[in-house]
Amino acid sequence: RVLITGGLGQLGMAFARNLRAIYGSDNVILSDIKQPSDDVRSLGPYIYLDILNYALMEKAVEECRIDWVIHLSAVLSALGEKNPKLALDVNINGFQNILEVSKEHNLRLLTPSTMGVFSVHSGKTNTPDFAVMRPDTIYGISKIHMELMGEYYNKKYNLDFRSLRYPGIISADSQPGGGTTDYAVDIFHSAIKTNSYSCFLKKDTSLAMMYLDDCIEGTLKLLTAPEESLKQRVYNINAITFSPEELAQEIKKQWSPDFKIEYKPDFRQHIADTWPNSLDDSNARRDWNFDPKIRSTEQLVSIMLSKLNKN
Ligand code: VAH
Repeated sequence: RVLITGGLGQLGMAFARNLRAIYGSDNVILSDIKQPSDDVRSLGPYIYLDILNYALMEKAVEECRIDWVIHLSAVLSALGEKNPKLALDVNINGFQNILEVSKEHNLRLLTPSTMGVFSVHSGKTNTPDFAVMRPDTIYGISKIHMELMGEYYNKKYNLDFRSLRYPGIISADSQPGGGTTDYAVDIFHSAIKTNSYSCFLKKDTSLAMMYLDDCIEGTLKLLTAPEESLKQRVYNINAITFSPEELAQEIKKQWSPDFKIEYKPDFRQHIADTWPNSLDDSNARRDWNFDPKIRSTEQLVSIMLSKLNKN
């Protein structure tokens, strides 16, 4: 069975939906530290799980007969800079618990990483898997720690640890929380509601981005890839590159020519300035056939507007 931690965040429900379609509802356990809505409960098993409580986590792994863990619980970049202690606790201590319980119970552990592990020293364009990484955000530092500890447990204890570095993930049916790339989701809701948006990044801040379905499909490809196909434990994945201005132009074209955007950069600008605008994902394509469908801002805007306009 599969356990998803941080299941009520931006990605968890989509993972649960896709995995339940493959393995059956009862074999995918969603967990988080919040009480779910009734319809979340109606879709399949949900448990309260605080990853900072090792005993509780071990009990859940045993009682639910978990074989695989998709560990999504994390404090993202912007929230992490506002609350470094919380980010350290969740992203480092919480992950250490997950790592230990996975080792003790011989679980397959997939923990997404982020392009936030890169920095101004890594190169902005087509950044390779093994670039120099010296991030200056607590999020990037804690995610490198996650990657290195996962690789260490894989070498030392033969733990089946797998990770992939997400660009900014754009989803229609779920809200991100506490990220720097969240503007690219907020802008759609704002365009539909008020035909305007106040952007917290500068107009030319070009970043690597990906549509949710490609993120989910790619992650499940890595999760289910045969061990012998993996030449490394952590992979970049990549899909689209755009700036707020380019995204706004496309929204004007496809939504409304008089869509208004203003730019009011805040503390998140510095975070975004240290991140790449595209990642080299040739190893992910080579080893487990990563192949995103949404490759342009035009396709992204079209699918997002069609999904949001229905709600
Ligand atoms: C964030 N959405 O903005 C996350 C992600 C690459 C960005 O890690 O922090």
